[in-house]
Amino acid sequence: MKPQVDYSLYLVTDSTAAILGDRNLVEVVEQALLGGVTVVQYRDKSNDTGVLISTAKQLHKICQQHSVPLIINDRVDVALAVGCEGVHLGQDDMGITNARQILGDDKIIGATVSSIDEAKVAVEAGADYLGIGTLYATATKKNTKDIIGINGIRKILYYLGHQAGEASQSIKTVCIGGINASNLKLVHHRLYAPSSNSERPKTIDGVAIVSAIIAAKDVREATANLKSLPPALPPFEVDTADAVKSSEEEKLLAAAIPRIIRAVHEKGPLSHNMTNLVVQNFAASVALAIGASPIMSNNGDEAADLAKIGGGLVINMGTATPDSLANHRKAITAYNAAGGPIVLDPVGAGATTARRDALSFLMASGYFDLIKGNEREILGVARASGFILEDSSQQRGVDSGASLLTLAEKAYLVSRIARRERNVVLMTGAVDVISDGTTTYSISNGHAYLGMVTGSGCTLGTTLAAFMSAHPQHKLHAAIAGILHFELAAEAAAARPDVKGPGTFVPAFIDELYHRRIDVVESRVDWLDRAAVK
Ligand code: 3NM
Ligand code: MG
Repeated sequence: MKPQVDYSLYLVTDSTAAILGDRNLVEVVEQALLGGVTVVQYRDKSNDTGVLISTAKQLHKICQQHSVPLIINDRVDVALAVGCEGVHLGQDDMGITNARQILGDDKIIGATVSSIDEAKVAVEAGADYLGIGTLYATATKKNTKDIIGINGIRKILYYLGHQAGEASQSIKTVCIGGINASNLKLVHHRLYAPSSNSERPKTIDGVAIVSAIIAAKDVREATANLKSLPPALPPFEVDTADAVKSSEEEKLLAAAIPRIIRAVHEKGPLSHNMTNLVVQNFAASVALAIGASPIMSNNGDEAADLAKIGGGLVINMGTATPDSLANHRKAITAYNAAGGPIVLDPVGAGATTARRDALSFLMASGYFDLIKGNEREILGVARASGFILEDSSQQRGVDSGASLLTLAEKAYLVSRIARRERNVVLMTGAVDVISDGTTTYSISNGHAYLGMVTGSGCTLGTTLAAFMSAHPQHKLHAAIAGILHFELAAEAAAARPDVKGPGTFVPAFIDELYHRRIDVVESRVDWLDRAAVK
C-alpha cells in the first residue's frame, strides 16, 4: 500500500562540496531526521550508480528507523534496487507514466513543475505530489528553468484548487527554491492559508529545502528551528483586519528610538548599497554620518561575503538593467540566506514596462524586510505583490506626481501589502506612512529641500538598511527611528541661517545627521519632541 506521507518539511539532499562539504551524507541526513524532516529525497547528480545504490541503502535504513519515506531523484533503477518508497522526476527525466508502469501503484511519484501546463500534465499522468518551483533564486541548482516567486506558486495552487476532479484535489504539493529560516514565515503566510474568499488557492502541504538544512553548521538544530518557525512570530503575529496601535505601543516606540540611534552608532553596521550611479557618493556620506559603514558594491559575486559580515543591503532599482538585475538577484539570495535585512527601493516602479518587469523579477527573487517608495512606486509594489488594482494613470519620470490617495487609503494600502509580504512597507511623501501589517504610523517630519536634491530618497534607504541591521528585534521601530533621525536632521539643517536653498542644504544635512547622532549618544538633547508621529 502507498504510504501516507507528511510533506511538511521535505529534505532534498546534495552531495556537492559547496553544500555538503567534506561531511558524510548519511550522518548529515540522520541529524536532519533527528531535527524532524518528514520526507527525504536523495538527489545526487555526480556519483556513479554503485555509489548511488549503496548510499541510498544506508539512507533508507535510517529513514525507516524514523518512519520517514525515502524518495530517489531521477533514478527509477536506483529506487527499484533499494526498494525505497518512490522517485522524484524532473521535466527532463523519465515520464511519469513509464515510471508508474515500472514501479507500480504503491510507490510515490513526485514531479517538478514550474507552470500550470506542467502541473496539468503531471496530475493527469498520476503523480502523487508536485514539487513546485523555483520559488526564489538559489545557488543550489544552477539550471533552474524559471524563478516564479510566491505569485507563480500561487497561480499553480489556484489552478489546482479550482480544477474539478479527484486527481487535482488530492494531489499533494511542496514548493522549492531558496527557502530558509528567514523567509519561511512569508512562505507559510502566503501559501498555507487562503487569504480571502474570492481567491482560494489550494493550500500547500510543505516546503522542500536543500541548503538551509544540508549546509547548516548544526543540521539538527537548523532543522528543528525550521520546524518551529510557523506560525509567524512577533511582530507579525496579529492578523486582524485593521491595523491598530495602543498608547502602550507608542510609548514603546518613543523609548526605543534613542536606543536604536545609539545602536547604529555603537555597532557601526555595514550598509551595503547596490544603488544607481547618481547617488553613490551622497549615500555613502549619509551612511558615515549616521554611524554606519557604507560599501557601494554592485557586484553580485561579492554579496555572499558581504552578507556574512552581517549588515543590511539596499537594492535600488534606479538604473536597473538586465545585468544589474542579475547582480541584485545574487545579492538577495545571499542576504536572505544570511538573514540580514534587505531594503528594496523600487525607483520609478510604475514608469515603464521594463521597470514593472524588473520589480516583479526582484520580488520573485527573495524576501525584502522593507520596501520603500513614493505613492506610484508603492502602487507598483501592490501590483507585483498580486493585488488587483484599478489601472491608474501612467507614471511619468521617477518623481511621484500628484497624489491619488487619501491618507486613510495610503494607510490601508501599506498595511495590506505589509501583511501579505510579512514585512514593513513605507510610502514616502509629505506625510510618510509606514506599516508592518499590524501597526501603522504616519510621520509628518522632513523638509521640502529633501525633494529638491538628487537621491535623498535613496539615502533614506541606506539609512533604513543600517537601522534595521542594528536593531533586528523590531523592524518597524528600527525603520521609524531611521526616518525620524533623517527627517529631523533635515528640518534642523533647513532652519540654519547659513542654509539658503537645496545646494547649501546638503552639507548642513550631513552635519546635522552627524551632530544629532552624537547628541543622542551623549544624551544631550531630547529632540523627539519635534517628531510628528501618529
Ligand atoms: N529543484 P535550496 S530548486 C533541487 O526549482 C532543486 O525545481 C529546484 O535548493 C526546482 O533549498 C532546487 O538550497 C534547489 O535553495 C533548492
Ligand atoms: Mg531530475
